Amino acid sequence: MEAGRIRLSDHLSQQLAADQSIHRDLGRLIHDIATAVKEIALLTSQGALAGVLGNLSSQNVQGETQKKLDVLSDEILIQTFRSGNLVAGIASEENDNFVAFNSERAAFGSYVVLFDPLDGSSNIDVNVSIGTIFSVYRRVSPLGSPVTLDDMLQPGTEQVMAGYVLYGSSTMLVYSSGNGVNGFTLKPSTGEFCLSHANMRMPENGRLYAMNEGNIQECEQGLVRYIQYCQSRENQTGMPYSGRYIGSLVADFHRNLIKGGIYIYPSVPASPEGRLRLLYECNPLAFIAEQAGGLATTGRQRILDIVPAQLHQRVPYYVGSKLMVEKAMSFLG
Ligand code: AFP
Repeated sequence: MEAGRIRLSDHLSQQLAADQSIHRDLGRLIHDIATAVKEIALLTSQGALAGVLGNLSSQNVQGETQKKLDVLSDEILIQTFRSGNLVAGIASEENDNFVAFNSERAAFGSYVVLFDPLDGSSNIDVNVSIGTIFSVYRRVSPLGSPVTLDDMLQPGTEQVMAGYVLYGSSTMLVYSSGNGVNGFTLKPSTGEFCLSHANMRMPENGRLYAMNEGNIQECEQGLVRYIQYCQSRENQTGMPYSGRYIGSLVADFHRNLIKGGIYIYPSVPASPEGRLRLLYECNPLAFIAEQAGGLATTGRQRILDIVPAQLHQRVPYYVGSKLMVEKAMSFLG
């Protein structure tokens, strides 16, 4: 069918009818997420006119200055999940601790959602693509009780749904509930997400690499040699790869998902565990990558297998086309 004819709601009904294993509530949840991110997309598109650019005086738990739009997006998502009664609690990059919703109905919610409300904050004020990343788990604590830290600290293999929204030249919602990856573009004329990228597959190989190369002299030697390999004619293309780094993980990831490529945020002396957060950034995108045929590792270990020890844990991250990630890992030893 022609791209754009199938609305997210139609797609969800079709998926639920075709696959009885998908729980109906997940359909409602992605619908709630779609509603919330439309509000964030609107604020993002209005930029300075909505008065949402710039910093707040506050910092998040990681000591990073918070942007107004970061905090607003966080509030919009929390409010959506709190009122939807499907989610019993959340954890987000912007909050020190997880939030257990305390209404009686919420305590019977089956899910927890972990998210980065606005990834790529440094790009907010300069009109460059940013995104929202989310991850959904079935809670492990008993229904009817408040959620606990154990609900949040599940390995990525336990995700039942994950995805991201890219606020770029168009707004796109890309998600998977474990049965492939589909992408929807927001149609400004109707305000509806319409299927534009059905059954997305990440090319097995590519010629794009994304890394903050300002850090290269401080990286381990294996990575330095891999980047030299990318820049040489020794790779499968016989030409240097192209370096592309937006500095918003979600945008770099999306480009690589479509065109093929690798994104790397390694361990560096300033951030020995890497910069990216396992629960809010790495796990959801690893889930999407694997569902689309790609790979996500720390350089040595599969991301989805990591059992988290803390909410704001960071890990080194190598994600993208399968053969490129495998090649990078072969240099690390
Ligand atoms: P925020 O979500 O705090 O904006 O972090 C952005 C990010 O995690 C990721 O989106 C970027 O790729 C990366 O950090 C940029 O880090 P550098 O500025 O160190 O390259």
